[in-house]
Amino acid sequence: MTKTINVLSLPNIPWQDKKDNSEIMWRYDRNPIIKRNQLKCSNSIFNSAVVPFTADNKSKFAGVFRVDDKRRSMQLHAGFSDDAINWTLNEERIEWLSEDKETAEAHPWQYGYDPRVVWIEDRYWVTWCNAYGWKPTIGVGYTYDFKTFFQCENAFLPFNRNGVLFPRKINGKYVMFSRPSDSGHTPFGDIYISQSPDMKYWGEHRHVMAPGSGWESKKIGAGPIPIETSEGWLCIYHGVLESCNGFVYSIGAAILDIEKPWKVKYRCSEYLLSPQELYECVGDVPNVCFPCAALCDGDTGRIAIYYGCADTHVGLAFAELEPLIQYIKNNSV
Ligand code: BMA
Repeated sequence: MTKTINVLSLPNIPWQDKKDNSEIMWRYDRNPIIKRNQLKCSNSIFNSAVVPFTADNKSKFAGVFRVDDKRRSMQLHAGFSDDAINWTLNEERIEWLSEDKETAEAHPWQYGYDPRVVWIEDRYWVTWCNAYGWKPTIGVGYTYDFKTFFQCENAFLPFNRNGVLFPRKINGKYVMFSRPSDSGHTPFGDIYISQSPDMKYWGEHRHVMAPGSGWESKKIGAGPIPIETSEGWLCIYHGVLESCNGFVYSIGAAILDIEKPWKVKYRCSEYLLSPQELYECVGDVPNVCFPCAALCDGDTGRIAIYYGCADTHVGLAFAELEPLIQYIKNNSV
């Protein structure tokens, strides 16, 4: 029996039983949970990250949301929820403060997208795709309360995307996935790991996975924060296929070694969720399921996955730890 490790008990995460027993990952039947026009300024709200957050002494939720505004500028907004389904987002984008003048001067805000959020040690760390000289790389920042946000130095040089932190240090170092890319819509991409003693200087880069077959043959990128289990790190990620009609983004999963997370133990050969519903196939960018966050209840192994739908709205899907792990192992490449 697979056990979660260092995963909080979260009995109040969203949940809905599956209707079809054969499904490994299934959709919330009221998707999308966040619609594109929820804010006055929003053209679209998608690819967003949520975490458990205590407010008024109650176990609630907070997050960082990708909001593309009506100028079609990509922005990050904070949001809050009691049940992790109904979200209130701030109308104003996050204004990042810098710890020092030099960092502030180096990082005038241009755009930010595809955030991830994780609690490590004493604060919530945020990573996102940050413009540096209008070129995408991995931005890093933190908050204690989702009101004040501090920006640090970018982790990497452009071009890079999909920076995703592990939820704890491994062998004394912070660990982050990333996906070196190009300036455009990147027709390639492998997942790498980098390590850091201090969240500022990143090195000891290791290759994790290259694109695979079919559904993930074009490029891959890390998704939610990895979930620690007795079988290894459970990593839900996106894989991209190029069809005659453009890119198709689906959701897959792999299990990585706990001590050396660049070592892939199992990698599911099949996608777990692919764009099939209208809200995943029709929108600003058709045929996109892009996972950026997962809430896991350490007691039951229930997992709620948050994913961007067609670069337009936010959807919710579910999985159970044990069947998911077994499925990955049984269908491993
Ligand atoms: C990627 C990023 C994502 C987006 C995806 C599909 O390169 O821009 O934010 O969801 O493309 O358009």
